[in-house]
Amino acid sequence: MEIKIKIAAAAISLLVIGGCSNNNSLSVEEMDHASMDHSNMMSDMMEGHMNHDQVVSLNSSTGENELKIPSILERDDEEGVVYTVRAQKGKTEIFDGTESVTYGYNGSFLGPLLRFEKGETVKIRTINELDEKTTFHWHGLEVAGDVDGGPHDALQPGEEKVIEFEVTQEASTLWFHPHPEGKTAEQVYNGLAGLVYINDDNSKSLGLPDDYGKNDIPLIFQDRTFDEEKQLNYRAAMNDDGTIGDTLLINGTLNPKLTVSKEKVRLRLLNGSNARNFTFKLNTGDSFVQIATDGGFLNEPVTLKEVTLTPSERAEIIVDFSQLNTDNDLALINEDGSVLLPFEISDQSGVSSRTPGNMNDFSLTKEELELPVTKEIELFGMMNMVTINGKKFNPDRIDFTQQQGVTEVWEIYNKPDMMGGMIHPFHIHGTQFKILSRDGEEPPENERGWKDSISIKPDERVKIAIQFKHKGVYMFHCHILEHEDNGMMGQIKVE
Ligand SMILES: [Cu+2]
Repeated sequence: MEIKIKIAAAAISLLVIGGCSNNNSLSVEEMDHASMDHSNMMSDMMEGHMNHDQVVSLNSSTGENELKIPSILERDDEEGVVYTVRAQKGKTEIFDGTESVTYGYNGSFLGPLLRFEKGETVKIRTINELDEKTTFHWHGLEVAGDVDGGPHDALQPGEEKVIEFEVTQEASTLWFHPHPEGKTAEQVYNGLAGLVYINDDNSKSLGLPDDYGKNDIPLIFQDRTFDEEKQLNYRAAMNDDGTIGDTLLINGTLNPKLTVSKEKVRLRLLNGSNARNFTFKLNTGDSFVQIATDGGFLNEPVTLKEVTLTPSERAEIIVDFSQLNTDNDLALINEDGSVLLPFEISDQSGVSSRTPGNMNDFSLTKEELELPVTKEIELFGMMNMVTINGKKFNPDRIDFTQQQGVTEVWEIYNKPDMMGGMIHPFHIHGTQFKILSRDGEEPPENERGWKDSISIKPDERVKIAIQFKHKGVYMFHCHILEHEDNGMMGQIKVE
């Protein structure tokens, strides 16, 4: 593609010059060839781009398999080290009777749940048992740059590293995944992803459903393409504009269903896809409430009929099953109507809980709203021509600096291209930030909470107030993983 682009660029400039010069120009034959390549390239690009806008739809879940719930990672007995996390390669029976080659943490596919308490010091031994380099990135955790697991922290095959950090942020649903330069998309696609829950006094006092796997359900949504041998063939499925698939896995479960008691159930939604956006709805059109964003509780529950999550975003929602019967046909569906997760309502009554009215004290201060913009970020491009501020990632270049503990306002603009452009989910490492405005307007109610990833539409301009509590070098990037791998990433040094 790169070579084609160069030829195409030459052809375009020649066409613009309009044959003024006979020197240093291509022959008519060469030019025909170049413009043909150009039109092929354009149609390739259009196709890739169109594919992204009109993505292949997901097959509806038949509901034949009960949803798998990730195990909770036990603490080690070993003195000093709290947890051990191993990146591994293995085989998983996703389809009955067939083993697929997959990656996982402490297992063959996906990872266990890590549960931290606010205020505790966590020590994790990370071990790379893959036959390629990887990193352990803690998405949404406010930690120092040297334990964040960005591309500079690659562990070679067989290597291990013990990291330590104090959990200083509030209750939230975070996750972890690899971040090696140029290989993130493939490793996540193969199965490297796990959840992190943070609990604090507030989360324990709110009386929200918190019986893990019963009425507090993690849901990692990922779309995949399986080949005829039921293998995840990333190279074959890969799309430079974001790899999507027709097969939905939730927590690695094919055709999942969730059996619930008659009670309020908390669903912790994570869009763990490489590129697909999800708009979650109930098939009945009924509403639900959102209680948390990426990095903590909303102040009050927000009643919604749908919630959209772009890759890496999370939302916690509560669905009320207490008044439903076993014959009710309820399911979580996607915007296009495909069934993501059918619910089976058991005749058991569960815990009766009330969603609290007041859950947090998040606010946008007057100072924050009046701060001038001090960093401008322009997202641009598609396929492998994606850039931030006109540049591709360079591990040796620091793009911005910011002082530890100082709030700045960043303005992020998604510059459209000649075909309109596309949504880029923008993520910043090592911090939780506040959305100040979207195109000058107040953010929607369900975005008035801590965020580490935001969806930005073409031609949209988003202002955020952002502070880093720790020092180090952090990545900011598009969370369409192929865009990230293609260089839509920059670095900020916090001093
Ligand atoms: Cu992008």
